[in-house]
Amino acid sequence: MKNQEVARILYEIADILEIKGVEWKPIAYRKAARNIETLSEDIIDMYKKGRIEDIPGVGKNIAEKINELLRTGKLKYYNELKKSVPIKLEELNSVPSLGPKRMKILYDKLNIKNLKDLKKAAEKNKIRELNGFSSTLENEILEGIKGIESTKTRLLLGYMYPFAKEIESKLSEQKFVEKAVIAGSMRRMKETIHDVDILVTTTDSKKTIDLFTSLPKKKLLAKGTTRASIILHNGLQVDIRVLDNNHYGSGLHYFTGSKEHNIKLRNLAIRKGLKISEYGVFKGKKAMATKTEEDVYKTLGLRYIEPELREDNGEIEAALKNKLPMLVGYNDIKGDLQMHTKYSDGSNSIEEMALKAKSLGRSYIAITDHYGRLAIANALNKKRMLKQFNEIDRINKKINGIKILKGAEVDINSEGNLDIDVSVLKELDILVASIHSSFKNDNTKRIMKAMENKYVNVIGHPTGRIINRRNGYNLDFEKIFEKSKETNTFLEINSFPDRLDLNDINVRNAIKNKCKLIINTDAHLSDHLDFMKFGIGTARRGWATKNDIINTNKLNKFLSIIKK
Ligand code: DGT
Ligand code: CA
Ligand code: ZN
Repeated sequence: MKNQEVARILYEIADILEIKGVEWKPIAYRKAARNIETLSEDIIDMYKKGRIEDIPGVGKNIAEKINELLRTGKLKYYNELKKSVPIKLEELNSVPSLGPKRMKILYDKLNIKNLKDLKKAAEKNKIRELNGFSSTLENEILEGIKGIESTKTRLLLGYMYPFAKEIESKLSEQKFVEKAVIAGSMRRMKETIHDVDILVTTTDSKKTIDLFTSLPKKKLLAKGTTRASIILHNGLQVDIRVLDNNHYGSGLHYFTGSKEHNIKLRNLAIRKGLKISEYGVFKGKKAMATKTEEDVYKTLGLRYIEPELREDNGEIEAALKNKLPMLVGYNDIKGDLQMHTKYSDGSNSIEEMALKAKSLGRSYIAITDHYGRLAIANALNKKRMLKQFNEIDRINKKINGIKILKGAEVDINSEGNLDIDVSVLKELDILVASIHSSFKNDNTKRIMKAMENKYVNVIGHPTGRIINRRNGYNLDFEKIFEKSKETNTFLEINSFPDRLDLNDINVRNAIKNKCKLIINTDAHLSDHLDFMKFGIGTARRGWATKNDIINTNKLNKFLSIIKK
């Protein structure tokens, strides 16, 4: 059983408990589920070492359940819960705007248990008549079902990344390996991947392939003299291609893709009387460029193109005109302005978050626990928030080298108003406002109204999408970009692997409209602070420069930008 499967069962338990009206327990189960979903270790290994209770957010009770599940492949508690609520949660969960509460109404009133029942009822217009539903919501449900039927799921970059990195470094350590580098969609930082491609240059292909195919795995898919494929226990397929060191540059370029970028480049080469392959750029039989990727591009008369840009979205044309952007770098981010602690639905203390952020090179962070009515996330009230702010003051005195700002994440309600009063707002250094429910409303209007609130600095995960689970709502970005500039409210690139929201395309449009952005992790655990690189990757895929991202600035400059 893989991390994601265990997490899915815990999420489902949380949903069932919520449907049954149980309080608090759903929060605990969701917290544990999220921490397992984002774990960089294989949960089976942790189980074998008796370390399940080391997972943050997993107490004795939940640990016992996980151990039972991994020992027997079954969980009695879960099976009994499922019997008590015969709704196919895993199916209905993927429909936008359907949470546990609505599922219960649909079940009680129309006996809807699964996607098929739901579709039938929606097509017969039975749902719009229910209390709390409407024709808009019914249409949204139908659209959602169509969306689910048409998308095939791909793996999330951020969840797979540590597993691929581990293999990359294992290979790199070998004496007979010169270079081992992740290529393909993962190198391009695409939000989802189908598999991982690793290019290895070596003096001994046989030893390389033998070592690779002897790694712990579920299945050996292929083993040849220059390539091999395995499937890891977590379901991730990893391919390696072996070349000799002379072909490192052309090989890496070829296997990084994208295919579309490579094809366009190949056509450009042909027009120049050249041929291009993984073995180099050729004039007749003569190999011209093989050693580095820079050589490959140079031979074709181009500036080096960063992997994140290689999607045939105008990067080759820009390179020809020497108009490529200087992308924001992976070490350019100085602050992280959305994260949660134990005070709401996070798993670490303020101090633990600060120390980890400091170790990652951040010089300021904002603690933005949920505030207001969002009961599902154990949101704070004024009294608890003031207590938290005292603790922040104390830790700021204790720790050097990083400044902790006082923040909050507050829900934008269906009318675009915030669930927080002015006496609290005045205490804050920074406020993130996000939409968490009522997705059917006019979300452009809601967001614009929130932006007009002078206390709001950041709009969190602006489109609300969750990759593989729900599409984002449509927004009129032209209007939102204008409002963002007018009110100094910044749209977030949320780095959490299942959000990456804004996505690369939204970022590109924002930049074209001269709209500056902020990149945050939305960490709910100190390890999640590492997700920043996926937000940066998304920004780079959207052609963002350092100047486009406000949290590349030092603290004072940053504060003056958001307070303008
Ligand atoms: P994925 O795996 O679907 O997330 O996306 P990629 O881009 O990693 O694609 P993959 O794994 O099929 O192939 C890895 C790279 O190999 C790809 O990015 C470019 C190169 N490649 C694969 N097939 C072709 C091809 O037919 N023509 C060219 N020019 N390059 C190819
Ligand atoms: Ca791939
Ligand atoms: Zn949150």
